[in-house]
Amino acid sequence: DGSEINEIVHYRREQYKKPDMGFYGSIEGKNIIVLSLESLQDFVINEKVNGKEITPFLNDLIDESLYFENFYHQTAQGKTSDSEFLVDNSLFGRDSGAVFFTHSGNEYQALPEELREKGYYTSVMHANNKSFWNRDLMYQSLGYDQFFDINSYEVTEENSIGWGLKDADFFEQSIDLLKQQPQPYYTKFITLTNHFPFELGEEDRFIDEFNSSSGTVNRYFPTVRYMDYAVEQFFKQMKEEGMYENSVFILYGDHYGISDYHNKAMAMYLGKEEITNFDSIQLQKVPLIIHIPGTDPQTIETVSGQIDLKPTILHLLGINTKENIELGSDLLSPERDSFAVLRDGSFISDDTVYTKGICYDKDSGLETESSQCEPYFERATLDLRYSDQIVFGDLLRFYDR
Ligand code: GP9
Ligand code: MN
Repeated sequence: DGSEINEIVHYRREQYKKPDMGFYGSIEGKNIIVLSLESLQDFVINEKVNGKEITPFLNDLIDESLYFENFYHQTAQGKTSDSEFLVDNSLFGRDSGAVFFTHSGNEYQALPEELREKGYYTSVMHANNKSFWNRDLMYQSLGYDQFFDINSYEVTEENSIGWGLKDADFFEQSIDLLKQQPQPYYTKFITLTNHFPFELGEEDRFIDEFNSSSGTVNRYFPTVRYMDYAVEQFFKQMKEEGMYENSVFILYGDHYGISDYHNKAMAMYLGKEEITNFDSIQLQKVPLIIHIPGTDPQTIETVSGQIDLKPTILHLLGINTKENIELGSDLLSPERDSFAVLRDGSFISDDTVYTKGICYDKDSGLETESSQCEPYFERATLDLRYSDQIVFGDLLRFYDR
């Protein structure tokens, strides 16, 4: 039955954070462009390999944007699809398996659906087969008007590498699709080139590989650099086409690219003795950049995650979220708790990190008394539990906004 939902509604009302009225409604009517950047981790931002910047374009973009430097991915086995689920629903994916496969038939109150109700055209551009991650079905449940999949692109041997169409070609071909859409639109682009095993043609290698015993880590840097280049080209083309000014760009890394399996090489890159469990959690940071042309840049410290994007975007558009069931909270709210829960139950606050049963002091990275983490346990447990209850019980069918 639907009685569980009442408890969740109550919890959510207590957690609700009022928007910052300076931002509220500030991007109303603008086109929203979301760039889901494959396997992009935050540790590459403003860093170099052999003296060359890994993400020169993103580094510059950050200087003209809202940049969230303590933003974490919250995905599990569902990888990209989990990040999509988190962003569009402000709910967690499953702790194992992929919610995109198991619960595409649920009732959702997702961001695209809500924006569609407000007159937005909603779409996804991604040059892969439409059934990958069951996207074709899930996108219908989430309220997307259109999915431009591999069939919307011209993919040849020359313009492909690794998983498929190269990012620069993908963006270039997408511009025409974007132009054909009714405005305003909410469109998500999902990149592909910076995907494990990080293959790249010689002509697209703008920086050296790293030099360690892990080929995966070594190759990661040039493919990130290539993705940065592709995004730069996209911004150039948007400007040339006169489509930049009236758009807002939200860029984030979907999940880690380098797993714990490569800790030795990562320790070498980071100049550390070893990667501890504390460090592993810090490596789950992914960049979040909100670029609103003409808005003052700001680096924002709040600890946060992908689950917080939906209320943030809605508030920027001037859409009230008070009656929504969302487990994240507006990143720009002055009332916000600086906090993120990861899918495995690890959590991060301003001064602590909790993972694998141990509480760490954030400044030192050293183990501390569990009482330091105690105040956050309940919140972490409830966020995950309620999210699971909603997904597994398909509870949103019992809730009318
Ligand atoms: C596939 C792309 C990559 O379409 O989204 O998937 P991933 O393996 O990162 O989940
Ligand atoms: Mn991915």
